[in-house]
Amino acid sequence: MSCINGDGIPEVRIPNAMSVQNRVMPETEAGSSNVSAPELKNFVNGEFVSSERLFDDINPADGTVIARVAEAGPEVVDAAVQVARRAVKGEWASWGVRQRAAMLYKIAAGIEARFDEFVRAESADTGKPIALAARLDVPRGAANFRVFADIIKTAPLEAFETETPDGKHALNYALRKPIGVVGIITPWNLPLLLLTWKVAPALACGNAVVVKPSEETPATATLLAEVMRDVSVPRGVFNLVHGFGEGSAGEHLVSHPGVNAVTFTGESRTGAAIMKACAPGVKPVSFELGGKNPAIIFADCDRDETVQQMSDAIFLNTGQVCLCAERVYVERSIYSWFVETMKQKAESLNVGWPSDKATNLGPLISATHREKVLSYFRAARELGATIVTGGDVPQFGDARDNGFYVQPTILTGLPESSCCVKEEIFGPVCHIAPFDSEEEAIAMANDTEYGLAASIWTNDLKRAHRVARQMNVGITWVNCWFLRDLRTPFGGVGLSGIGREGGLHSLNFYSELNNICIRL
Ligand code: NAD
Ligand code: 6OD
Repeated sequence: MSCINGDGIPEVRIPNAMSVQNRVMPETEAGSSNVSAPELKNFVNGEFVSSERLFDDINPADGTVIARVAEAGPEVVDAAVQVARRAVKGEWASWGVRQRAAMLYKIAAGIEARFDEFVRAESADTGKPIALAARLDVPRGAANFRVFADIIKTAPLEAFETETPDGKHALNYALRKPIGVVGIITPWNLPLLLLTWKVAPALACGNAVVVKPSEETPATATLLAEVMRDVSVPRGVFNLVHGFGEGSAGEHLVSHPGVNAVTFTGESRTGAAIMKACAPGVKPVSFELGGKNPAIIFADCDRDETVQQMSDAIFLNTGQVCLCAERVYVERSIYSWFVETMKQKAESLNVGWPSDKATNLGPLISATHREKVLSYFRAARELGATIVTGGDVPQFGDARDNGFYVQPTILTGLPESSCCVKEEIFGPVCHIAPFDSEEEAIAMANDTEYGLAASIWTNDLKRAHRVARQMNVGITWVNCWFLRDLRTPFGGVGLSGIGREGGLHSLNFYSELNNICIRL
């Protein structure tokens, strides 16, 4: 059984799929919407602007409406792009690197000054535990601005002395110029982290941006717009448009002729659609897409440490991290021990209210996404998998039953060709399979159209190097997972993306390098 469609990009067909629950509707037809919920507005030219059409922002923990969001139509997106075009040529263009870096430090401080508000908003929008938002998302949101402020101040540029055919010399040196207006489209799993990961280097390089966060998680982008206003980022440099993808703000933005480059994080299928929209303008794109990441666990690993970290690698953020390990390969001599220990670990996880400090796992993002994850659980059963643990929806007997929870789930016994092993599920679930040799483990790990991240667990240093270099991915972790140094190249191969961001790689995407050649 395969859920792979003809173009090779996974598409899950969801039986009886619900239409997107918080799909836009005219305000007067809001139905079950909570009309007293606060409105999240677009931010254009330094001002918050509403729109005729509002859609609901849903709390995934209990299905309630937490805000109403102004959907940007083509005219709002056009206004945002036009003011951004003016901004890149205005006062902002005269700012030097030190002045821009100073502004990025202020933005970081502005996020930290409202830390608790950001944490609460991120947790309410995504359903992630408040402790996780406080440990990961919001600190990284601030760090992204600080790190790129540091990097832009010291970024090297190339210079060559060139010998000319007549025995004289020329000096070649490169200059970094802004690329112009950057369209930034981001997903819902790590909303602030992933948005700022792109906004910070784009501003560091002197661009203006129009950002479109996921329709599922508009809150922290809106708070970020307030920070931009409060620290006096020049008008038009940071603009925010809310809405959906196809036929909405996302599509309007990426296909707008005034946008000079598009950076996108999200699903591989969406990347393909955005690439098409960018083709007529030959716009540069940077894509961070899906993954079906392998973990290879050798018998000589540090067992307790491996289980501890693999629990995060599989279940962190309810498995909704593009880097999560959904395919786990374990050397046969420790396979039974590993499956049993991971089962106990999964069953010890506290699935609960995001606001409860003891909660390890919150809900999935939406009813639609839960239906997708459950469709894989059903497929696994039909294919004869062993459901080692989980595989269902937990029952709480309270308002969480209106939320979008699933149990942490471990599968075994599926063929490598099955859709559960081939396609990105993006939930708290993995498939564990045994291997007998290093070669077999490498072959299984690389047997995928994705290529984002891999992890290897061993105490044999030579093996770690040998296996790591054979992984067909953008990032390989050895004895760790999601350990980040923001200066390193980050991205994927195959269906996992185009290009690299991080450190100088980001600067190179968000700027035009001009070479100047002077005959001496
Ligand atoms: P998605 O592709 O459905 O949506 C991402 C964003 O794209 C949203 O803002 C959406 O509105 C917008 N969009 C959708 N269609 C569009 C179109 N035609 N034109 C313009 N914009 C459009 O992804 P998602 O469901 O929000 O996020 C989950 C996916 O993101 C997973 O596949 C995950 O692996 C991937 N992801 C990858 C990385 C990475 O760094 N590689 C990081 C996080 C998430
Ligand atoms: O850490 C990062 O910079 C990054 N882009 C993480 C992506 C996580 C995916 O969900």
